[in-house]
Amino acid sequence: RKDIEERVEETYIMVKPDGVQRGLVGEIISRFEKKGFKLKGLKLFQCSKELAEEHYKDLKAKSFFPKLIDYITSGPVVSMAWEGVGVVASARKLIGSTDPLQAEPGTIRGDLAVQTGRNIVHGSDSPENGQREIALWFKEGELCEWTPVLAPWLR
Ligand code: 3AN
Repeated sequence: RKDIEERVEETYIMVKPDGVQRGLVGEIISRFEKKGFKLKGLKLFQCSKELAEEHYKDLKAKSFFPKLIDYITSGPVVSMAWEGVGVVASARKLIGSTDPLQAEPGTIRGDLAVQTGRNIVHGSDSPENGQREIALWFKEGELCEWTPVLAPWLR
């Protein structure tokens, strides 16, 4: 078992336009906060078509790609960088399956969504993509390094 420090990762979490429009931003942020992960970056952001295409470049060949780009650029998203031990896989568990009807109750999609094309939240699928996506969505100076003073034991 690796030392805890070595297992600290970062992930890119995004409340998609439907999540913003449905007023679910606070609810979604709250789930990651309560779990004990550390927020390093947060902004409301209207993304360009170019950025959306770069973010989802691995899905370019899919039939739903044009609709996916329209969806993600249809209104502001909330971009977040979260840090923690095992945060990439854990965040995906908190989010639930891509198809919200398959997502377990208790997960964000399982509790709050119905359609794959409106599944309210994104989470990076690997630590490498976490790094790639944070670098893509945030500029230098938009991320904060900080130590939780009151509860260092949360780590
Ligand atoms: P996840 O977001 O759970 O990692 P991916 O990476 O397979 O899932 O898909 C990225 C996004 O593409 C999904 N969040 C969803 O918005 C959209 N998507 C995936 N599969 C479909 C589909 N069959 N029809 C429409 N949209 C889809």
